[in-house]
Amino acid sequence: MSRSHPPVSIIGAPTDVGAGTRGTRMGPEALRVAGLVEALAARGIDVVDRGNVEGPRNPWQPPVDGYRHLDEVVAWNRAVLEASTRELDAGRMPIMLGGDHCLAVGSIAAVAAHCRKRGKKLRILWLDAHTDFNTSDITPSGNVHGMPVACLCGIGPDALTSLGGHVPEIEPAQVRQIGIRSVDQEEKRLVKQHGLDIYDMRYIDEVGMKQVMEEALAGVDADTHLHVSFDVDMLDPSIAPGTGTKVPGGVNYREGQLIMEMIADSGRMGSLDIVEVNPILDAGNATAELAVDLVESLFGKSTLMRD
Ligand code: B3U
Ligand code: MN
Ligand code: MN
Repeated sequence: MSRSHPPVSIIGAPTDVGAGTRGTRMGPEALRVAGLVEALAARGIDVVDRGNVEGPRNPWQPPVDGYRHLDEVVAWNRAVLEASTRELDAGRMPIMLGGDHCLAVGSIAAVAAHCRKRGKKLRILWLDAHTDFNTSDITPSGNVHGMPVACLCGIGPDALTSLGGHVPEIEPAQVRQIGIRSVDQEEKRLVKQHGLDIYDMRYIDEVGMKQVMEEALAGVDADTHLHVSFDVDMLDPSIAPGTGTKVPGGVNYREGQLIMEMIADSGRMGSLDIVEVNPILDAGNATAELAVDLVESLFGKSTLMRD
């Protein structure tokens, strides 16, 4: 099956202001060096690298009122929101290279506005070890990369919940979280209360990734914009060591490929984040290289004779 893809624009957001470990500021370069742009171009995709957005340096300060670096996080997200909106308005698919996962507030706020304008349904696949649904009251760290899903659902500081001018940007029912295996105690209560659809590692073990993806993609149709927010810590640390909050027992190589292949088969992906690549913690550039390999599958590369 050969597919045509919309033109793609790469947007780098080199920061770690939302994280508890520094280094994801080098994520965009690691992904470029791993050959992301060339890999997409080799698949016949019209791909342009827009370079990096800019923002404040990481002041590396302790949290204040439950948030670490909130002003800086807001500034970076505003830059991502603007850059992503520009590409969506031009009919291009933004691929945001983090940076840490706090940046999904900006990228998804842009996508949510785009969907409202075009009358499209938005479905978000949140690929992650973590649910990222903390708030300032319950966060164990103050790191905003543990909070973006809550912020997008309208729970969080005004500066982030209203970044795109629509509160909330999304409903929990639009989100499917895959690969989850680390949820803080109070965060657990909150995700249950808000009814998030969580495919944790136990469920993946029990029913298999094929069924998980069929369920996560159920209802996706021609009117759906699929946003994929790919935190590389979804993957098992044995194959993706280059990330700041490693949790054992993650998605293995074949499961990761199947996730991407089934998303590709849906034909509905309209935007993508690749976040939390931290080259300082990596073995060579293995994690960025694996991410590029998986992105090739996301864009239709098949290991079998299905092309
Ligand atoms: N839940 C923890 C850890 C964490 C969340 N997201 C990442 N780490 N990357 C927290 O700090 O909120
Ligand atoms: Mn995350
Ligand atoms: Mn994570």
